This record gives sequence, C-alpha cells and structure tokens, in this order.
Amino acid sequence: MELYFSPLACSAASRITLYEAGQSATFIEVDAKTKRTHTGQDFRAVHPLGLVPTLRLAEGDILTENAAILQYLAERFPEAGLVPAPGLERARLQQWLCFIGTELHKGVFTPLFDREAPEAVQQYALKGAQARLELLERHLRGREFLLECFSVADAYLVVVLNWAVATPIKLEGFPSVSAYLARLRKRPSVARALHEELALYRRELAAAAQTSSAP
Ligand SMILES: N[C@@H](CCC(=O)N[C@@H](CS)C(=O)NCC(=O)O)C(=O)O
Repeated sequence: MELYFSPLACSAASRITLYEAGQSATFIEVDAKTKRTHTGQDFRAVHPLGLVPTLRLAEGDILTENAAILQYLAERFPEAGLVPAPGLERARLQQWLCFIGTELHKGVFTPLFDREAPEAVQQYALKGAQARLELLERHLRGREFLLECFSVADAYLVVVLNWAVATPIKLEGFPSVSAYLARLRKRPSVARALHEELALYRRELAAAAQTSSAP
C-alpha cells in the first residue's frame, strides 16, 4: 500500500490511522508546489488534481478523498476499532468527517492558507470559523473524543486543528477544543505522526529556502 502525502497536510490523518492500527505503508512524499514526488514523478499522473492523501492499493487501485481513505483504512484494520459498526454511530462518524472536511478544512483553512485568496475571502473564512469552532466547543465540552472512543474523525480533526497556529485563529478562546488538541497531540500515534511529519516539513522549508537563495 502506498500513501501519497505532503508533510503536515490532511494526509497526516491517514498516517495517524495506520500507526493507531499498528500498521504502516510506503509513504511517498509529494511537493505541494511542484506536484512532483521525491523521485521526480509527476503526481498529477496519479491524481489529476494533485491532492493528497491518495492511496494506491497493492492491487494497483487508486483511492482519493480523505474521508473515503480514512474509512477504508479503518475497515481494513477492524481490530483497531477506529470506525463504529453500521447504524447511527457510523452515520455520526460520517457526519464529523464531512464537517471537518467541508466546514473546517475547505471552508476555513484552505482560504486562509491560499496566498492568492483575496483579503475579503480570508475575512469571510475567519468569520465562518467562529460559529464552527463554537459548535465544536459545545460538542467537546466534557467529552474525550468526537464519538465514544477515538476514531478516524479524531485523526482528521487533530490534523486540521493543528494548522490553527499558522493562521490568525486563536484556539485559546475555545477551551474544550484547545484541551482536546493538547490531549490528542500526546496520544502515541498522533505524537509519532506529527513528530515525523514536522521533521519532513522543516526539511522541505529548508530546501525551498536554499533554492530561492541560489544565485
Ligand atoms: N477533497 C480532498 C481535499 C484534499 C486536500 O485539499 N489536500 C491538500 C492538502 S491538505 C492538497 O493536496 N493541496 C494541494 C493543492 O491544493 O494543490 C480530500 O478530502 O482528500
């Protein structure tokens, strides 16, 4: 199994899921700007939009979209208990995966990270963040996880909340959300995945700085 990823991107949720299940994969790093892998392969030949995560299965099948990949991995390693049984709890998992993917990731963080997004778009995203984080704050008050136990939705949420430090969003105003993030960052699978990806992210930044200062 090959996981195409970029350091600290939403693909880190798949790495957390794999570690949580005591599994691994061949991790193929994609440069988010050039869309090339470290071996120089054009990633757009794998995923036409050049988006991570993308999973290539042993049989060669390609699977895209975070919510689909996370549920696939969780079902592939059922002993890890990362996905509830079909029924209302499964629908709740999908509810949170959709919320994180659309309302937080794409609705708030993507425009905040997009250097080409006009100021008005960024302000709109920031305004929208307030109600979405308030919703999360109310839900997480007195709860350890999004569902009854750790699930792939938590793997995705911790990665997305982790981005807040690089934006004007102040999580301190949402104490239950902040406490959740601090708690989950200490979870072994999360700590390991974020530690490894932070090192790769820093290496990527250093390489980019060297390229831009080259004569
Ligand atoms: N709908 C996709 C979105 C994935 C996505 O936005 N990935 C980002 C990293 S967090 C990416 O690859 N960005 C590169 C780009 O936009 O060119 C999913 O849920 O998997």
